Amino acid sequence: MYFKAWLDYDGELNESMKKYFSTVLSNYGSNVLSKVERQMYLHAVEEVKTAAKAFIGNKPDEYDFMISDGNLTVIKEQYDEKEDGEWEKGILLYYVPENQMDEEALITEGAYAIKRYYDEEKRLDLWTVRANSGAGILYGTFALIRQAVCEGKIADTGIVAPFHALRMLNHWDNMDGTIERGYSGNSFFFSKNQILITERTTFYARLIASVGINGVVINNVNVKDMATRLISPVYYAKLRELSKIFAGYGIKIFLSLNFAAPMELGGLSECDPLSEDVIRWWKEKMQEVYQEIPDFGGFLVKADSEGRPGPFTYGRTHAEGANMLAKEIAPYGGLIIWRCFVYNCRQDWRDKKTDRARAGYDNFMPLDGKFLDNVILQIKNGPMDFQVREPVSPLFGGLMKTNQMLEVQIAQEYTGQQRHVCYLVPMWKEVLDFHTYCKENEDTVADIISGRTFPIRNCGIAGVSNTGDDSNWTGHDLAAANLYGFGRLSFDNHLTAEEIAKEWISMTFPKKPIILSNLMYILMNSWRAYESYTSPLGIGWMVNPSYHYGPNVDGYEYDRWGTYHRADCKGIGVERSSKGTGYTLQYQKKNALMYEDVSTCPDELLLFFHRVLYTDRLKSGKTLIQHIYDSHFEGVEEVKEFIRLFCQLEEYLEEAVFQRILNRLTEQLSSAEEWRDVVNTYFHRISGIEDEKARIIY
Ligand code: GCV
Repeated sequence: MYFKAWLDYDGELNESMKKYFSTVLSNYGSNVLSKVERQMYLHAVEEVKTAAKAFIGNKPDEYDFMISDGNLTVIKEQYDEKEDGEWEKGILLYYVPENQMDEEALITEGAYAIKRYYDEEKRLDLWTVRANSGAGILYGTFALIRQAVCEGKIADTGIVAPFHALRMLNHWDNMDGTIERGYSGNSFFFSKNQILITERTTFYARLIASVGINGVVINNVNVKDMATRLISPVYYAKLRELSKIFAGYGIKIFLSLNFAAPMELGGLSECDPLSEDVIRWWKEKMQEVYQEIPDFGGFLVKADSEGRPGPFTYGRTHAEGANMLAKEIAPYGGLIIWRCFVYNCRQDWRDKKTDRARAGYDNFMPLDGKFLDNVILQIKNGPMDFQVREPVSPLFGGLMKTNQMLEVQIAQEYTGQQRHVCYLVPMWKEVLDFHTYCKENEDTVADIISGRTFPIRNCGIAGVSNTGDDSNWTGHDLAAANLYGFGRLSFDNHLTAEEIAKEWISMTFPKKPIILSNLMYILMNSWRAYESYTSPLGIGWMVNPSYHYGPNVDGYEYDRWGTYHRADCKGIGVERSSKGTGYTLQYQKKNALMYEDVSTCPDELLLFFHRVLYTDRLKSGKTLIQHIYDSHFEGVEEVKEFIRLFCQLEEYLEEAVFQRILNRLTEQLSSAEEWRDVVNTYFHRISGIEDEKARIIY
């Protein structure tokens, strides 16, 4: 059992608007369409029918049409001209053939335009979706329905083209059905080493296509055991079937790859990327994979990180490793997406010069310009690991000759594990809008990963998915806003976090002003609240090692080697300026100077960049210790406010939905109280400084 998430189409249309959904006109009969394009087109037509069912309770009439010399002819035998001033209304999905294009921009894969069409003589009044690709027709149709649901009306859009070329979800699903950092049940891709293909698979493809996703990596980047065998005859038939389902929604399937596959699968004695045997093995493997799965997108690779094999073992660079694979996959148009999450997890953290934050840049910056064109470096948003607040990775703005993708985590590993509400779109917006100063103009992260800054074609954005087989897909009902938001933002970078939240609420819940305003408050304040009661001012971590939920101030993954925060009785923070680890120097000058100096370093990142005394004052005028106390108290109060506002919605929401969300919020409150008490007590004891407000600190 699963819910339809935001595809319920529970919209209230007035009678005049409803009439548009009584007819759908399509031209997929024309022979310009390839099989897969037609499939996408058909899915778009289906979508109009589904919406019509929801809006008017009926299936729409369906007709073909022709356009020649700008004149539209509806092809239907039983077409009755409407009488006496009555107009025929409908939705027209128009695949514009190249020779009839008057808008160049429509050529961009996935671009569409929604426009009204009138014909006085024929008394036609249509809303048209125009596109030059099946994906464009599909995206335009979803957009048109979204307008109808959210606004109760449809409007011209002009040409809308996807902002990012690759808009991918990364699943960290294991073949036994578990999900690494999964908080929404088990995998719906795998169970007991088998690939699952069910009704849910198709629905998922439709769900993510509706927000513009065009690539999915189905298995965990930590490729072990049977997952290595995904590229073997055991799984090809299922993968082919899966890739066809997704292709019909404009989505390519990718796999995570085990760099040691030549050994573990092929029986070779090594996986040195320069070994002839290894190269031959991959050549044959790529050929086999594409013979079996022609629509296949390529591979995502985690190498030389957290125990995964990679080229370092053989003294080779990441470029040598990635290029070897890229060369062999290139004849088939495939991509190698190589992750930059590479660091030595066994570093001795007690050495003051050691800094995990430096690792990505130190490893990859010297390789700028050395990767083949079908390699993309996938870079986590921050230099550490998806903490509630991190600066943007300095690789963005550093790398100038390399294809790049941003990786964010939709799954809330460090942000409340989908038990806490934490709407992450505002965080991603900050990352995307960050000026790297690598150029005078068009220097933001969004500019870089969309190919606007440097002429890169293979680029985009990836999100670690937060879905599982829970009936509501994301465990916490409100966590679906993150999945929705990730897709919408990757398609349209200009949307604000507020606009996305508003859309998602309107698409998901009954249309009542109080639902909109209260949920907006909760979502828009949730990231800040989570940050307030957990780890302050960019220090990060302080969670229980390994499962990363709940407070543990000294908790460090690789515990023998110190803490991340380096707190003592005087102060806290890691000095990452040139006086410390020198991390600040990895940024372009303007940012380096800003972070280098305590007085210009933004407060929310102060402890990330500097070691600060408890008695030092922040820009707010508060001492550091007082800020820690206050923010932890305030964070808890904010969660109480969320609960108060949410309870006002009881009479308008389905009971089960209300109860599910309330249960999560209740757990969030007790967890927030625990965070507050554990963190405040720790700093109270270690600093010996009293709270100015004399509150009880346990
Ligand atoms: C998939 C963090 C997570 C790991 C994850 C890793 C990665 O360390 O805790 O579970 O592994 O990031 O992004 O590869």
